[in-house]
Amino acid sequence: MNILSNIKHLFTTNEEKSGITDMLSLALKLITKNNDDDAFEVEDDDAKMNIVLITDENYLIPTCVTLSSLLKTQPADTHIFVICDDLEGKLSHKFSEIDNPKKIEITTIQSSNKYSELKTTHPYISKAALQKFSIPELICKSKALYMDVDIVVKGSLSELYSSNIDNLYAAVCEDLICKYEEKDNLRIGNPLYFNSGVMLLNLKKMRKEKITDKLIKCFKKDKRCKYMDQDSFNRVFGKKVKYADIVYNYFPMYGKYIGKYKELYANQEPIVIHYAGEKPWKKADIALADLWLNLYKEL
Ligand SMILES: [Mn+2]
Repeated sequence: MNILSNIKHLFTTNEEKSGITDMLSLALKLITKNNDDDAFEVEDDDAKMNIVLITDENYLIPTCVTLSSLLKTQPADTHIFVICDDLEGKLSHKFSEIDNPKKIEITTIQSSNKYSELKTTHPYISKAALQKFSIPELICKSKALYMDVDIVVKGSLSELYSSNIDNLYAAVCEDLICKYEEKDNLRIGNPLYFNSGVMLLNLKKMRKEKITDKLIKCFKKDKRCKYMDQDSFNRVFGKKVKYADIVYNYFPMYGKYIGKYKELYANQEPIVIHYAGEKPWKKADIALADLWLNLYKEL
């Protein structure tokens, strides 16, 4: 408020003084509000469940399948954001053709992939995966559930979405293959190692702590980057994550390990099927491929 007292003397009458004071107070309030993330979030429609997908032209069909499964299973007050590098708008046109009985809001966000110059380290995971680093900058919400597009959702995500992650970066699921078969947890030096294909992100905390910059720095420093973005998320988030039940990021290949891994048991009802590894659009005889193929046939 120093500005106010400094310029008040420029005005002679009391009316002028009080008028300009009101005007400036209002202007200052507006400026402060725009710079304050908290005020910005309050106005935000965070009553909705925000879900974020990232795609590119090569993933158009799998994205439509993931989207279709979400439109069937999630409540009407869901808001789905699709981040894509699609300058001609072909993808957004396609998304609007998918059956959407509850009229769930879908917003496409055009974003050219600023990571396309970075190294590719994985034969299956595309560079679009690196756009995950930018979610806090692209989605102006306090919280959002990120999902890969090699996913089919079978049930409500509301319970996962309502997890309290106020003081954490995310809610995630362990990657049991990385843990038991690959021992990636030991490589990273963290007892637990999570899969970055499904992450409930605390975007507010990520923005506040400039996590996007930290993720990019970490990715550039890592010579191996075994699973593209995944190591960077594990290193940067560290232990500041909550572990959700494995049903929210269930790989079809887990079927082989039922009874062998303590986290997996026979009558488990997976909610999110994540085709990590082999893809049902490439190999129709993998476990749970039918689920994907049936949705595809309906498109
Ligand atoms: Mn995936």
